[in-house]
Amino acid sequence: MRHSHPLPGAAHHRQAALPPEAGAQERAQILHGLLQPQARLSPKYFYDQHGSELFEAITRLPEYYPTRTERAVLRRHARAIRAAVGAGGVVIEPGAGSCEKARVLCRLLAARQFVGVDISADYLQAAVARLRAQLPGLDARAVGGDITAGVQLPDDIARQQRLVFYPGSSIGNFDPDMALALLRHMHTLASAGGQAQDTGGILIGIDLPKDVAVLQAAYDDDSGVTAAFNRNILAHVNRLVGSDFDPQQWRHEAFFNTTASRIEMHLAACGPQRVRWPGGGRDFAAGERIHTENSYKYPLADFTALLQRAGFHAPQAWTDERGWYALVHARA
Ligand code: AVI
Repeated sequence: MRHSHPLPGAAHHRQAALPPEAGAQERAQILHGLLQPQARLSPKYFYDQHGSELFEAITRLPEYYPTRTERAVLRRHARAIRAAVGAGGVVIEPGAGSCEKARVLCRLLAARQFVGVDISADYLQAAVARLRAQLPGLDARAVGGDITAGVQLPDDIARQQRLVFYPGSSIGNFDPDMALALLRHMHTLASAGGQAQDTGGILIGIDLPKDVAVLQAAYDDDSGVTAAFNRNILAHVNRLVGSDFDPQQWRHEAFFNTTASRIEMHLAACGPQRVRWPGGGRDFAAGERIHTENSYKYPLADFTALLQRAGFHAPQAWTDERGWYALVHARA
């Protein structure tokens, strides 16, 4: 049931839904998640235009340590990282976005080629154009695509000395099985040379376990930016599937699940919610949750074991002085 006009007497009835923007398959996947006994949404739906801006704001919050700590680790260990990776190779960055981190790394490594991969192809094209202007010696390319679906690189990308760069601890947003599959795909990209002496590898950012209060604050900040980021997923889903979630009726919840070593983010219904979409809907009881994100915090030994299962070897890690975050390099 959808209403194109406010119902008589329903003064605060939310705005009518528009036709779904998602294709049939994606829409079916989203609705399947919403209809599970424990409703869930993929964290990839955080990142519409507004969500990407909110995420940028998160990275600048005093409580959100990962971004600035990763930057500090790279600065602190720049020479050792360059020595381990080697100069003059190819940098491949899945989810490259603004290419800000790529600029720092390509400069440090005097990279010859750069390939940014991102779902937002237009945004990436613009970022790669800026990168070319900033580093004129760099052959920089943009490839539109989703790394989780597998990507094919252009034929003229050098096959030797490829480094897959995956900063930001985004690997923590995948469940371990999916993380392993993704690392295996990255191994394939990095080892395209196929020679034993090839120095292909991966450089990846990992958020390490730490004091629960620090983690809790990072995912539930005082100014409510993470709460807004979490709620925004509902506005995005409304556009994708034509549902009528009222984001203001959902409370942000974030907690550390010690058994799984992960932060979990959920949205909890502030009161009973009836949510409708074309062809169906679901009622949520007060307090019932939608699971929106996991952010795994891997002990270093567990993560290097995962890298080894994906085919990488000779792992080497650099951390900050508090041991909160690691950049890990391993050979393909
Ligand atoms: C993108 N990713 C690594 C972030 C994280 O820390 O898991 C997403 C995020 N969720 C809430 N705050 C930040």
